[in-house]
Amino acid sequence: MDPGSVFASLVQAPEDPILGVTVAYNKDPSPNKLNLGVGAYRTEEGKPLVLDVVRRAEQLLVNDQSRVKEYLPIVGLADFNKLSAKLIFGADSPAIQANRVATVQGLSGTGSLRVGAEFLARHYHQLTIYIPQPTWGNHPKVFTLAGLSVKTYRYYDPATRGLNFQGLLEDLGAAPSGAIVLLHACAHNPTGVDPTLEQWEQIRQLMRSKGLLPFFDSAYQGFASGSLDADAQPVRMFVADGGECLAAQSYAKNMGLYGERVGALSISDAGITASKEVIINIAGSSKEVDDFVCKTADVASKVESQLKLVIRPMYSNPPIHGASIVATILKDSKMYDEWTVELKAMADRIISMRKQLFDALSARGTPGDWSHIIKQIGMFTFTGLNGEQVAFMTKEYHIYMTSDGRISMAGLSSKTVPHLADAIHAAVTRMG
Ligand code: KET
Repeated sequence: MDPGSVFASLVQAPEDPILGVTVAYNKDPSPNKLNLGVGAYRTEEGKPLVLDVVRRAEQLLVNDQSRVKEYLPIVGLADFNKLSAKLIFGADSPAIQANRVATVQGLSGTGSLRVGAEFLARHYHQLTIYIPQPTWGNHPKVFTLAGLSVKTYRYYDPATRGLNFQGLLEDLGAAPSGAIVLLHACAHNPTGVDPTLEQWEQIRQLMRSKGLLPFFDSAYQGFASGSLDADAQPVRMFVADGGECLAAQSYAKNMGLYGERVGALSISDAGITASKEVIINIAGSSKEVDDFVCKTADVASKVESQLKLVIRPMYSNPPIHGASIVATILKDSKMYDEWTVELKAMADRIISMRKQLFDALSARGTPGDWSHIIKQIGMFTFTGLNGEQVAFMTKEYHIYMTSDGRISMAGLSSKTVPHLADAIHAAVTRMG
């Protein structure tokens, strides 16, 4: 008797909506095929890019005979963690200076989000997380599987192709007190629409007044404006007010370390923002202030100890290579500067692709307003093309993108812009 497979009754699962686009692209034999699905940077020649500064850091690591392949601690590489917290919160962050930040190395952005979510599900009193509508497709899955309950807040208005700021304020205003709110630090994926700094300030005030807990996903620091500091501004506004804040960082895009899986999770505990002198006036003695600072540092240490209990049974401890590359670059001011130059060049190339695509559509007289292509920020353009038009472009032009009409501008080059513009023109005029 053939017992058959115990898994015979499984249904075939669908491909991932984003990574599955690459699977389909790889199967296409056409020489003109173009992958604008996954957010991965390509050069003008359409090739993946390893930054020069990364190559140099790797060379230094390889040449260093004292380096070994021992396990890292559960929380990862200490230098890397410290430097990552500084990169996102700012070198002069009072939270870091007061030891109010617990940072752990994570498996890139995704793993860091997951560890943060697992931690919240175990230790935070409010298990509802609000995510923007729309958002990165993996967010709802990561948070649901961690044990959080996912709700959405309005974010994007298809009519204006801009921010639905009123809807956002209404939805966060109606959220239960203490709820977690997922915020894209910059270069919102998939819309390319970010709040202005004034709008961020209003969001911050509303969230703090309701005790909503900010959880930042920072996957594109430096990719929005070309400046690491400018892109971290929204996060720093929340950290500066002394309230709690979580941040998941990824070095996949901004250092091009996609496959190395290097990222970090930082949890900043509540603390004091006023200067010590001001607080001494209120508290009465310097000793009381020191006690308070000590207590908050104590919280960070407890947070870290609990993060270790999350990480150990999941993957024990993180990989050493990628984090060593990042630490090598971040701790050397010359290499850091070189990184910022290369990062800016990537951001600038993407911005120039926006201009070229916009000009190509204008030249073709493609019906519709395409100004959002140059207005949107970051790696992606949320074109407004519908599922049918996307399917048409894939079938007839071998252009691959996610079915929501998102294209990765980083996958485009001067050579491929005309092909994409022809495809969009045909899709809009024939299937509009
Ligand atoms: N957050 C956001 C907003 C994001 O777009 C990505 C990746 C990640 C986190 C995670 O990246 P990691 O490689 O874990 O550091 N986005 C691109 C790739 C993907 O879907 O995995 C994308 O949207 O194409």
